[in-house]
Amino acid sequence: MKTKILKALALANLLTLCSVMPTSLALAADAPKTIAVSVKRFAYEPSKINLKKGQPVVLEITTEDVAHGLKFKELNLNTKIEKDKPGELSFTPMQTGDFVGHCSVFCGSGHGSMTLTLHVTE
Ligand SMILES: [Cu+2]
Repeated sequence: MKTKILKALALANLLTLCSVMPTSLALAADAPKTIAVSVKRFAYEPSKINLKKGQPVVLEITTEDVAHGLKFKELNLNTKIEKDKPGELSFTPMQTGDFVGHCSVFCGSGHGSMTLTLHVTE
């Protein structure tokens, strides 16, 4: 009898935990940090982003003109950004240093000079 009650209590606790989890997770320190980036010929805004190693991050990228891309070769990340379809890069930097991303969709004469630097510190 007692064990039955204990089991029921344990289950109730579990259910309570489950229903509370998403909110507490969203508030946790390591919830992904969302950073808005806009891009137009021939620059990203901002062009430099400071990040913490181990901190999950989501870059939400919108274009103000034509289609662009954003590629970080070293981090194995790449996305395409279109007028009606924002690009998204979701990742957790695990190394400190500077990582330079380039436009990966040809967009005109200044395409090759478009960069966005991720500055990752401890
Ligand atoms: Cu381009």
